[in-house]
Amino acid sequence: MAERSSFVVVANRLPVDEVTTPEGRQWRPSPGGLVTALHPVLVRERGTWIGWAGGTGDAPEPFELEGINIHPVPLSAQELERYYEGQSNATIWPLYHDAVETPAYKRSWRETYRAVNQRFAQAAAEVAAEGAVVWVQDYQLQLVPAMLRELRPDLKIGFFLHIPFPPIELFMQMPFRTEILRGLLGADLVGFQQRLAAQNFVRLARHLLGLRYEGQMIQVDGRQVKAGAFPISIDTAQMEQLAADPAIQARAKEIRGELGNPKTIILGVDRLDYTKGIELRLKAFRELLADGKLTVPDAVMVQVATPSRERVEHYQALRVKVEREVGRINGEFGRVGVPAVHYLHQSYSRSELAALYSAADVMMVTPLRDGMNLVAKEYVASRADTGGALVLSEFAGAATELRQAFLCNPHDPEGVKEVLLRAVNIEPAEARRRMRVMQRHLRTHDVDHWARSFLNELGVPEAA
Ligand code: ADQ
Repeated sequence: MAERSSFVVVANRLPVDEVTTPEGRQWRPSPGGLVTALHPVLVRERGTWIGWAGGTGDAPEPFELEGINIHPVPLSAQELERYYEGQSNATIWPLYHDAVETPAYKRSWRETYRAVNQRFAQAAAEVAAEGAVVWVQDYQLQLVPAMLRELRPDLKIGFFLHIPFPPIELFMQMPFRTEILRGLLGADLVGFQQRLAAQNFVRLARHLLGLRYEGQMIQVDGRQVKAGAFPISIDTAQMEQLAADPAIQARAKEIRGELGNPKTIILGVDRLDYTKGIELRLKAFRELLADGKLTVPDAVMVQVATPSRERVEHYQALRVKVEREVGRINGEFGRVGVPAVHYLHQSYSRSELAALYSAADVMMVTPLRDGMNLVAKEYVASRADTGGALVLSEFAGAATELRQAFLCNPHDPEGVKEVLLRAVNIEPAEARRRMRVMQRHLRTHDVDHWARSFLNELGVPEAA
């Protein structure tokens, strides 16, 4: 058996992708904020990352990649459908995002969610050394903390939820609500993006289980469970550096040229998800064109929408709606060779995204609800001293920190239009001033700060 680890991360996905090279199939690290932040701790502690490798059927054998032990957990095709697409993404995801789409509830999904969570907990119990720290990530694995505590009471267990945690009235819809709550309470520290989410959680513990709490410390079965807010962030220095790269700047210029050198480029970058408010943003743009407040080709919009969860029904419906709206806008306001909206249903490289951020005068981040939203932070970090304006929904976690953005209520179309126009017409000096304040904040509150704060609170000494 492989050496056991004193630091273990448990997440739905492993931070690796399988790629085909001339030498055959190989694993390559997949870039992401989480792995960037945790890499130093993982290497120092000879840590292990437990997760699904993608693909169904047998999992690959554990292996080491760039100093991290990778421990794949298998999922069958049916488990993928029930645990991941069903319970995680058609029940929990919409419910935790204010039920902006109706959550679907199915018994078979819950049973599979339970079985898969047990498998992840078992894997963690096997690889964790005596007294190890185990950090469980996100909504797909909410039962793991309690299951793991049952198997290994010696461990120190942390849990972080990347998405919002709903108020009691909404959470109460969940058929196995007590089990989920008990699952989370198996951790020593439960982290959220927002203070309000942590409050929802402690209140729920009292409401559902009659547990006492003081501040954010809950008393459970003679133990103490702490809830807290740890707003996640980006690798700010890396984003700044990337955006400042002359090749990226040249590409940004080229993009502006390809778009016909308009006065204003309005950009949206999201996973194609109904929580992100893509339709309402398109609609605001269309109405401003119809009102004559904006005109093509002076203003163009670029919407990059990464394909996401394509087998889940809500997502298929959303794609149709977004593409119909794009077609409508271009039909009414475009000309041959001059579309009003450039819509790209594609995944982009980090450098192409950085070039797009650099090229955009106005960035629209308008989710109906979002745990944090890293795109907003990436845009700010990539602007250097060139200004640019961020239109940001009050319902994104990022709005708590990025107060100099143009904040809007995505449920109020007139409000969104008004704020978008103000952002388009901002004085350059004022734009730079606002950006600088937000950039300063992100330099001290980066993803490394996030991971350290959480691990410190969990009592991991080296994290300080
Ligand atoms: P997501 O819902 O995926 O994350 P977000 O925080 O915006 O949302 O992160 C998206 C990431 O994907 C960003 O780093 C962005 O650059 C990248 N991305 C988006 N579109 C892309 C494209 N077309 N090509 C390539 N990359 C693209 C969840 C929660 C969020 C929370 C994060 C982290 O829903 O609220 O901020 O986790 O905790």
